[in-house]
Amino acid sequence: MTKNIKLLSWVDEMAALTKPESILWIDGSEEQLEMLRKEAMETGELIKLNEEKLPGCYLHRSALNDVARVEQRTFICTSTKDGAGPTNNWMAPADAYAKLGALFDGSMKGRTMYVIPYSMGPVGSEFSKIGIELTDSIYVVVSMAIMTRMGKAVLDQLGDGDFVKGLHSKAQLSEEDRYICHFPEDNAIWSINSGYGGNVLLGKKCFALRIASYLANKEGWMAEHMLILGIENPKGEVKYIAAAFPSACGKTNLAMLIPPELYAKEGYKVWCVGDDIAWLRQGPDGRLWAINPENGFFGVAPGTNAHSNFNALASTKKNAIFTNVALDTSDNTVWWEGMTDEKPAHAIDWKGNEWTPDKFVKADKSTYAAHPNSRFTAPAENCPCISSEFNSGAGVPISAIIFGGRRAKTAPLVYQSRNWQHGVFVGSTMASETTAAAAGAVGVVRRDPMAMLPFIGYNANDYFAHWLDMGKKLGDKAPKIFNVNWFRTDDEGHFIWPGFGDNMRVLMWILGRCDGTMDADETAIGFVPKAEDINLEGLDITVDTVKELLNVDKELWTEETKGIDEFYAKMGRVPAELQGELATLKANLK
Ligand code: OXD
Ligand code: MN
Repeated sequence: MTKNIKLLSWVDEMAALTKPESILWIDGSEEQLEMLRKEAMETGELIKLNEEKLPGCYLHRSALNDVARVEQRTFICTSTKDGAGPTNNWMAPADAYAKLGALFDGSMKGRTMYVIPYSMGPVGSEFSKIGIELTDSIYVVVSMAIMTRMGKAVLDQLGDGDFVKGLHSKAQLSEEDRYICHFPEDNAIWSINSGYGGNVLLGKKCFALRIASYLANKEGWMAEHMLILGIENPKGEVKYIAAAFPSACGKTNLAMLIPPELYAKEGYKVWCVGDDIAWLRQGPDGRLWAINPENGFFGVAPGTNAHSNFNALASTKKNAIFTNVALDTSDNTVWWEGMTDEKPAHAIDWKGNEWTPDKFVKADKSTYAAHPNSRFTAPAENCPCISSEFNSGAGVPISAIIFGGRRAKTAPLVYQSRNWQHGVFVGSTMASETTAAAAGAVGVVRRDPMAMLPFIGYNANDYFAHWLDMGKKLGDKAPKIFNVNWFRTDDEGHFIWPGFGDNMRVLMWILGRCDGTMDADETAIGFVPKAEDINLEGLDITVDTVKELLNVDKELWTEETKGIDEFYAKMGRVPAELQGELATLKANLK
């Protein structure tokens, strides 16, 4: 399928190491994928679901000890420790190759090695980059077929060019020997002893964020943990927003939001370009343009329902793969906690055991039918609100960048940074609080700069400097930078803001700031809306409540600066410009 010498000799070398029984090149054809699905059904790796209700859909169950990303086993293997920086685990490349090499030795014995050529981004787009994943897992092959553009067309595009070398083996799925290692200087990823999506679909977090952020720093672009959405006004003009939130803050929900009635009736529409990753670069017109490098959604299933995210649910109705959800035995479909109020009368839970609703105890997640981190892998083209620009090689121009986290009190509903540099400060100090739902203390702040804490593939201080450089390059064409917080609570701990589709009311203020049609008040932390400018039509909320949501409490913010001091001290060498922004914030609070 290819004459690329580098590729052919690398495949030979990796096969000599892992010793598979055979090698199969994935051409992306439906016939080949169907043959693999059949084989996986015979071994139980995939379970075919109801063809009428969920055509082309399958259920997969992972090993019980292998249900999430393993940050403590994820390494950035740069030649110096400083290259990986203060936020990453580090191993010297030679040590990592030796350690993992021993584990990969013979790990594919008796198995087939699949060679998956894939493109992150539309095939042939200037934004796009090509990877090859070698894997011994059919689940990985069929999932990559959803999450990326893959197959023969990618090899044709590659020609004799370079590619990201990804090696994955399930090996024995042994927890003690599970490693996800990145070699940014070699364009390589080695992942062993896991079968969980985030650890093994190497195009996603490993390539499109960790390796790509390293490349982006070198090449002058950005790889970010951001959704991209477009808001179309009644005149048919679309403005695009990119937004970064830590996990469990509703990124997929915001990316696919349904406009509330007041906007829908006027003809506003929301289009989803991406729900997790954005690659951004300066376009010929000087503005910042973005693509979503993925081709599908790898979404958290529990809590997804027709109200919380109608469009995500609709996306899972055909050609999707579900992982670790429950099997509803009455009609061979899937179910998870929060999908419907009514529970199935009988199910097989994510562990493969018989399950009936009487087993369920709300406070005990081990009694749930679906694993709390169960997932759907769904083609983006299924999404009812997928953007017409989704496959555009040129990407979409970004008007606003939004950062956000879960803060019970400190952060207002929305504020705008004074300029790009201040916006980078806001992003670098992003944080989310632990909630009462989780074990441990409530309100503990976890810093998660730009929502990239687990995904920056190099020194985070250099990453901040790169953000500052991008701002200098973009100049007055730079997107405006905002911060949002949908999660302020009242004294009883109830959320004050309704969230979900109503978040569009805040996005409309943001777009108004971008085109100069919205006013604001300047505060110590930046610009906040005039409360009357957040449209409340159809909501059970008063302007006074919005005032409360927008309030900037100087005492809380003074506390916050102490947290930032500590965080910056831990980071070691935060750029002087950001230290300066911290000093300005402190002065503003005096
Ligand atoms: C994540 C994900 O963990 O997108 O951020 O799966
Ligand atoms: Mn993510």
